[in-house]
Amino acid sequence: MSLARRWPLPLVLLLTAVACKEQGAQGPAAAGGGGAVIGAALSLTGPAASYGAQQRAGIQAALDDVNQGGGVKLTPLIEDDASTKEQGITVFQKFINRDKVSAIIGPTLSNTASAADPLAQQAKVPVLGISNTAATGITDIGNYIWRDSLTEAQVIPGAFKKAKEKLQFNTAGVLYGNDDVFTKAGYDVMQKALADQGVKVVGTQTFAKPDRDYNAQLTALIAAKPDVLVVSALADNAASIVAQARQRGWTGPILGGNGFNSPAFIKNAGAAAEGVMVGTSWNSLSQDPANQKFLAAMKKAGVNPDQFSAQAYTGVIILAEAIRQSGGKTGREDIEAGLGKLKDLETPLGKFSFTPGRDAQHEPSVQQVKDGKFQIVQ
Ligand code: 1QQ
Repeated sequence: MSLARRWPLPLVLLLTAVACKEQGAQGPAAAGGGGAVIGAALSLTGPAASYGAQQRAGIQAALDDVNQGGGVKLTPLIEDDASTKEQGITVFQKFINRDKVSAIIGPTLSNTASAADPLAQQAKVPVLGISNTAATGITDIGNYIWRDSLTEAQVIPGAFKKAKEKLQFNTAGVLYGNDDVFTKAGYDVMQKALADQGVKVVGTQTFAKPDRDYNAQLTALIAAKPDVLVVSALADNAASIVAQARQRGWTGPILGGNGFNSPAFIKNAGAAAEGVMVGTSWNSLSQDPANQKFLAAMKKAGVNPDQFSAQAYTGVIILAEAIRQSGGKTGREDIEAGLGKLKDLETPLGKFSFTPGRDAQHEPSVQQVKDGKFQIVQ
């Protein structure tokens, strides 16, 4: 007997409406053949595009590994956040309301995340940042916001300590971008790390993302005769800053922040990049099986990996593990609960857990440009 004949029609309609609404609120749009639909908001155009390209490659490589493994099945929807807050918001709205994704990976920049993540928090959609490193203003948006990227506060103090041991400096000139959540937050962390290590800041200068000429700032900093130059910038600004510093005769050491961790920085800065030192969340030399598997997957894809593809690949295996922790259930609440249970997962970044504040917890490394490549500093 059909439902309609046994139950009064208005009740059937009501139940159907409730069922549809539940589905809408809970996600997940069914992926072809089942599994979870995951939205990825990546900077494929704009100033952060060099990171986004690596992130897309990392996500695709991880999906191949996860989906071939049997168990969990994930279907990605990759959209361009255009390195802007506005486009990040548009993409998040689409993922949350139209695609009804189970979870969101990204967006690439902390700047974009600070504007887009609140929408997901409000809609109770778990977000896993894979490259947001601003120490504050990301995971503290709320309990649905997680990240696998170590913050500048977790990486820079150790990196600067190691740099000071290797390079012996007592004074610094600092240059930072003042129109970006990450470059500003990175500056705050750098300033504190220098003070904590007894390094005197003899000059501080700022720039904005659209700037291309940094000669005025560099002239002022070099005139103050620091032992080291410290720069908080995204990769494309970083490359021009370092090139212009060398052109102005700066021969001393240069320390960067997370924005430098892209081979695009080395490519664009050319020989000027030699010697630049930066803390990183990925040890490219790690012999751990999870890292070797990642390296093999990237080789197969024909992509030279970097920290950003490693973090993106890790993001996908974290979500797959969260689903496993939830007994294979792929709703938004299931993934949220699964993320809360995840501990000591073997990843290309090392043994990975979340802190109580949903930030990443694993060992960082330090790298230096040598012969046109990042080399891990032992
Ligand atoms: C951030 C970053 C950028 C340098 C990389 C995407 O760390 O915006 O938080």
